[in-house]
Amino acid sequence: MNLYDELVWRGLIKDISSDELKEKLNNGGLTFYIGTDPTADSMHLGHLSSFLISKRLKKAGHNPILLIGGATGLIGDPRPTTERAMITKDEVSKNFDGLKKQAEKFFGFEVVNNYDWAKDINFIDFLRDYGKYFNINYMLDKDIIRRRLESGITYTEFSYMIMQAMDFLHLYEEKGCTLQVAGSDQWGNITAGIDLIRKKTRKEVYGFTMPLVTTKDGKKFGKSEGNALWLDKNKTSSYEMYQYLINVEDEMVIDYLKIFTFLSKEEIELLEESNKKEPHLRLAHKKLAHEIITFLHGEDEYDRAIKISEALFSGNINSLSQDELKIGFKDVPHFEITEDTNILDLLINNSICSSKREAREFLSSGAISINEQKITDENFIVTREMAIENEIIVIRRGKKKNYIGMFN
Ligand code: 545
Repeated sequence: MNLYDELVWRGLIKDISSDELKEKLNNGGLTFYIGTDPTADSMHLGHLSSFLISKRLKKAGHNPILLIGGATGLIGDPRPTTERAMITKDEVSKNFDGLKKQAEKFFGFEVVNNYDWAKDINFIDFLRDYGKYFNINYMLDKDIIRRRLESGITYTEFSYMIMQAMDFLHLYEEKGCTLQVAGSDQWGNITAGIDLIRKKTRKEVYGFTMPLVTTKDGKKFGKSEGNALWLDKNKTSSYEMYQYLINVEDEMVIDYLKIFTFLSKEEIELLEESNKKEPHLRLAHKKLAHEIITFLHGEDEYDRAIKISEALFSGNINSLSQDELKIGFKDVPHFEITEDTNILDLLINNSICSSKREAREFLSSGAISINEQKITDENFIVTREMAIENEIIVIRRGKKKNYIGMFN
C-alpha cells in the first residue's frame, strides 16, 4: 500500500489541494511543515494525531519542519465562535519553550519560530508586500471568517490568515517547503498560503488536512470531564492517560489505532478480530494505550500505569509507593491528619460518613478499610504507624469510595 492509500485507509485525509499531490506523497522527497500556536505550554492528546503525521511522512521519505507560532500566537487564530483573549508576550514565550521541548522530545525534527521573520516586517511593508494580494471578498469567503461576522471579529484576528500565508511563502522561499499539513480547521489558512505563493511566484505548492478526531457522538477526542489530556506527564500522568485510553468507546478503538499508532494494517485487523470475538479481553484498548504511552513516555511509564491500575483494581494498594498512590488517587478527596485519631471522628470529621450512626453501620458491616485492613471496632485508633511510608492512608468505604488521609 503506498503512502497516500495508507493515509486514506487510516482516515487521515480530509481535504487535499490537488490530485497531483497524491503521487508526490508516494514519491517522497517533499519538504513539508505543520504549525502550532503557543496557546499552552504542552500539546494535548487531541492534537497528537496531527503531529504524528510528521513522523508518518518522515518515515515515507519526506522532510519535516515543525513551526511554533511565536508571532501568530500573539495574534490569535480565529475560531468559528468567539474572539480569543489576547495572551501576553511572556505567556507566549513560556508556552513556546514548553512546546519546543515537547516537539524535540517526541519528534526531534527541525523547529522554526515565525516570530524570527515576522518581527522584521513593518506595518507599511506588511500592507504593500502581502496585504495587496488579499482581496477582502476572498478573505470573507473563508468558512470560519464568514461564521464570525455575526458575533464579530477584530482586524487582528481577521489578519491572521495573511500571517500564516506569509509563513508558508517564507518556508517555500527559504527551505523549499512545498507542502503544509494540519487538521481540518486549518484548511482556509493553508489555501491562503497556496494562493499567496501562486500569486507571488507563479509556483504551485500543496496542502492536505486531516479530520479532527472525535468520539462516537462527534465530541472532541482527548478530553476527560472537560479537561484536556496533556502530553506532559507532570500535567497528565501516564496512569490517567492509560485510564482514558483503556476506556475509549469499543466502536472507536480500531479507528484510534489507525490514527494514533504505527501498527501495520495486518496487526490492526487482528486486533479488530479480537475486539469483535473477545471484547472482554480489551486487547485493542490495551494496545492503543501501550502504543501511545510508550511513544510519549517510554515503557517504564507504561508499566507504572499498569501497576497502579492493577493495584487499585485488586485493592492491593500496599504494593504502591507514595508517589504511585498520589497518582492513582489524584482525583479522590484528600484530607490532613494531624494526630492519631479515633476512627469514628476520622470518618465524620472528613465527611466519609454523615453521622455517628451511619459510621457505626459502615464499621459493623465491614464496609470500612484502611490500607486494605478492614476496621469494625468503633474504638479503633488510626495511627501514623499504619500509614504507607509513614504518611498516607487510603480509606475505602464500600466498593467504590476512596479517600486519602495524609499525616503531616
Ligand atoms: C501557525 C502558523 C503557521 C501554521 C500553523 C499555525 C498554527 C495554526 C493553529 N493550529 C492549531 C493550534 O492549536 C493550539 C494548540 C496546539 C498545541 O492554530 N494556525 O495551534 C492546531 N495545530 C494542530 C492541528 C490542529 C490545529 O496545532 O493542525 O488542526 C489541531 O489538530 O487546530 O504558519
